[in-house]
Formats: sequence, structure tokens, C-alpha cells
Amino acid sequence: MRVFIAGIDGYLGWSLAIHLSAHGHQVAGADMLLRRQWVAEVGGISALPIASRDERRRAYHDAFSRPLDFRVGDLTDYSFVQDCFREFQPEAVVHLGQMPSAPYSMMDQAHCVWTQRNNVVNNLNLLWAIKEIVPEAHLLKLGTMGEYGTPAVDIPEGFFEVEFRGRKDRLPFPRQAGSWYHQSKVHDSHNTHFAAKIWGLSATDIMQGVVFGAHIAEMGADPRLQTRLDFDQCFGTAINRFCCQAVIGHPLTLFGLGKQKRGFLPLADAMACLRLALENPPARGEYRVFNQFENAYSISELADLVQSVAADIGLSVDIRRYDNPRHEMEEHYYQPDRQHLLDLGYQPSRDMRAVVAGMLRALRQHKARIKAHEAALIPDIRWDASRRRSEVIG
Ligand code: USQ
Repeated sequence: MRVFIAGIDGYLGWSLAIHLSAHGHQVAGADMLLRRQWVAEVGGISALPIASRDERRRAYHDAFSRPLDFRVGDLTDYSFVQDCFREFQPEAVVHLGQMPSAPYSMMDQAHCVWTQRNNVVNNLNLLWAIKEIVPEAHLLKLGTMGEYGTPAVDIPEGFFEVEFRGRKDRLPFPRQAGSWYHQSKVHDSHNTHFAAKIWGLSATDIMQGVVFGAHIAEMGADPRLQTRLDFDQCFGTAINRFCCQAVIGHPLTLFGLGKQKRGFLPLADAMACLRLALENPPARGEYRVFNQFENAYSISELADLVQSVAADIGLSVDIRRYDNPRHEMEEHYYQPDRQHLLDLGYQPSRDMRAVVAGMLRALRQHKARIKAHEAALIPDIRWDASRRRSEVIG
């Protein structure tokens, strides 16, 4: 299948290019290389060194004996998107090319507006370019479990049956996002659903949990095929940050009570799920929603897990609670469904300890890079748009 990856240079995009190519798909993609700039802007760096775009293309050629069409360009520029689609004629488009950080979007007016304009406009451009150039193509759009928020009822996959004043309907499940970034994804979901309805586009909206890990088997031992792994307050996600903290002996940073629950999944599971969705496309005009995660965990359970796996390999690490820079529920009900991907054959990897151990071993070799950027670990971006460094509270 010809698959176009929007955001091919990112954490997920680069991994997916390798994964799909290793499974016989023909891949092309575009990226503005902005993730590299954003991480530098907030004082971070990828804990695992990553190759430049040109080195990545050479490594890809060495691994798959064919060139990689990897364009540098802006998805908010419609003529750029049109050129990509006209030349490559994708059968599927995977949209991973957005600004993915909640804290980055909460920094100030400029970062909020930039995030929403970039994310909403570039998704609209992909929808229009599919309609005009490749109307049969399947859009696989990365959304987030964070679109749903943390309601006190079970979370279905996108839609639910509701009875109100004696009448019944199947309606979109309410979205209650927790950041300007997550709100941008809610807008995308509405726009994508609408495009499917009015133009008959086929779309899968993936409500993905928090991904962790940085290696998939298909990357092999070539360091140029490695994807990035961030640990700063904006682009580092919980388990990845905890592993980076563990290898430099920094206490693991639980925000607030640490009882917040989220769906999590290893990078290898994320890749397997995206491929399953591509290889089992929706019908023409169908808009479907998949919740994508291995399991739901509380943040403190995960900190305990990282602490325990670190101890197995001789690293002693403390866990500390910091005052929470976010506005979020710290203790709540959380019961999301994830049946659709299981029905397509998703087999969740059960060995979190092995993934965490692999990360710790890889990260140990790059301790100095993390240590040199340690200042980026403690959050100072707050949901009320003030700046104050979080303090230890327990
Ligand atoms: N947290 C800590 N300590 C940390 C970092 C995070 O306690 O050092 C807590 C946060 O307060 C939050 C939870 O862990 O309750 C998750 O935070 P996160 O930074 O790992 O993830 P989040 O901001 O939710 O965003 C990440 C990705 C985003 C994706 C989302 C999926 O950055 O692109 O959409 O995960 S989900 O969380 O399901 O919405």
C-alpha cells in the first residue's frame, strides 16, 4: 500500500516509516522538522541521539534498498500538500504531523494560538487534498485519549447509544479536553467526522494513549534508524521522563497525588495498531474511532514500576511528589474501552518491565546528554499561564 506519513521526522512518524517499510508498504512523507526546534526552544534534547534528515534518508536506503521520498515542507501550505499527493498518489494518509505537547500549548497566548492554528489548519488541508486529489484514500488521523478527559462514566470508542426524553440515538461521546493542545485534537475530530459525512471520505480517528519506549525491532542495530526520546517538561511523556530521570539519579517527578490514570502503550504496540488500522480500512464514507492503548495505569503505579526495574539493574531512585502545574483531576474513575483494535487482532504486549528495562539500558549510555539538560526536567509552565517552578510536596 502507498502510505503518506505527515510528520515523518517525529517520534511516531519516523518509527512508522521504518515499521511499514519493513512490512512491505511503500512509504513517503513530509515534515517541517519543527519538533527538533520546539525541543531546543524548551531547553531539551532527544536523550537518544537521532540522525539528521539526510542521514535518515541514507540509512533508509541502506536498510530497504530504495530511496525514501521525505519532503521538507509546511502542511499549513495547501499547495505543498497538493504537490505531495499529486506526485505520490497515496492510498492511505497517516496524520502524525502536529504539535503534540499539552504544556507547550499552555505557555502563553502565542503558543496556544500557534498550536491551534497549525493543528487545525493542517488537518483541514489534508482533508481537502484527499477530497480533491485522492478521494479513495483512507485518512488515519492521530487523535488522543485526552480528548475525552476523565468523565465519571465508562468511555466508549467515539460514539455511544443515548436515551433522552424517551428517544434514542447514537451520538459522539462528549469531548472534555484538558489543554489547548488536546482541544485542537477535538476540533480535528469534529472536522474529520464532518468531512466523512459530507464528502464520503474514509477516516479512522485514533484516540491514542501515552506512548513510551523508543525502539522497535525493525530499527535493528543501526543508530541512524533510531527515533527520538524526549524528557523535557513539554515533549517528554511520563514513562519516558521517569526512565531518563532514573538513569541520572533524579527523583521521579509525580505531579500532585500521582493517582491520575491514563491509557499507556509501548511504541511497538502503537506501530502494530496503526498498521492494523491501515490494513483493515473503513468503508467509503465511514468515520470510525479506535481507542488505542495497552492498559490504563495510574502515574504512581508507573513510577513504582520504573523504580523497581531500575533497582533490578542496580539503579537506586527516589520518587517525589511535585505540586501539579496542570489543572487536572488527580483521583478519578477511568474505564475506557479498547475493543475495536482487539477485534482486528491487536495483541497487547504484556511485558512492561521488559520495555522499561530496555529503555533504561539504552539510556544509560547517554546519561551525559540527559544530565546536561537536567534543567528542562522540572516544570515551570502552569495551566493558569503563570510561570513558576514546581516544588517538592512529598
Ligand atoms: N505526569 C507526571 N509527572 C511527569 C509527567 C507527567 O505526574 O513528570 C502526569 C501528568 O500530570 C498527567 C500524566 O502524567 O496526568 C500524563 O502526562 P504526559 O505528559 O505523559 O502526557 P500528556 O500531557 O497527557 O500528553 C501525552 C502526549 C500527547 C498525547 C497524550 C495522550 O504528549 O501528544 O496526546 O499523551 S493522553 O494522555 O491519553 O491524552
